[in-house]
Amino acid sequence: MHILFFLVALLTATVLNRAEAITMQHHGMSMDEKGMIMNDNANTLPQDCPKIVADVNLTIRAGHKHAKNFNGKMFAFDQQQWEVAGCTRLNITLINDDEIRHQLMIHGLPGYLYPDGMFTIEIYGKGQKTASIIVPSKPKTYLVHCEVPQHMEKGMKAQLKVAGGDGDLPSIPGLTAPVKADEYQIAWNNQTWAMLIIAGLVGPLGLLLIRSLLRKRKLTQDALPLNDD
Ligand SMILES: [Cu+2]
Repeated sequence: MHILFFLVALLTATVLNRAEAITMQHHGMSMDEKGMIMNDNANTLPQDCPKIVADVNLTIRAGHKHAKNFNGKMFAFDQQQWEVAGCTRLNITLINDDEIRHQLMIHGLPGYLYPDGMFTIEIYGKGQKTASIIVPSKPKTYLVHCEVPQHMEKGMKAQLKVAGGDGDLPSIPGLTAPVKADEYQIAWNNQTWAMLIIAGLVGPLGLLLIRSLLRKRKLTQDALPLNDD
């Protein structure tokens, strides 16, 4: 009786698992313990492409060390811009150089091929994954970024120009001007000067005060009679 129950449970689980696998397939998503790929497309042509004009292999690295040349940034891709011809098949290998999760998301792709217009490679830690997209023929600039909270703001933003693109996106590290620049400069106004002068005076005065207090304490101690015997 128990065995029968077990077999029924196992069968149900298998069927459900299979249903889930089919659903995932349907949403163009594949997952394992290392990461996730969404809307991988190596074969279906966009409606405006009679054929694939070129195969381009792109290796993109992501991580903290790639942000070192950008002031105030924390994470970045090793490149901030890629340019390809229309109807290119892009075989993208994303390498994550960090121990934390990073993504490479491309937005604005045709929704009939890429649900929500989106292609994603996500890697949970150090490692790499490869997937493909076939881009449409029209000139367009696609946003490439990492959607982990705050990662785009901290530098993980880039652009993919297809057929020359249709302009530049803002706030791409080292490439385009930010919408809202970070303030790092000191405003040399009267207030700043006054603060600097006060700090310059208070510092040495404080040291003198501490020194004189210590000296006074030592004198008091020396003046105490010795009670050794
Ligand atoms: Cu990231």
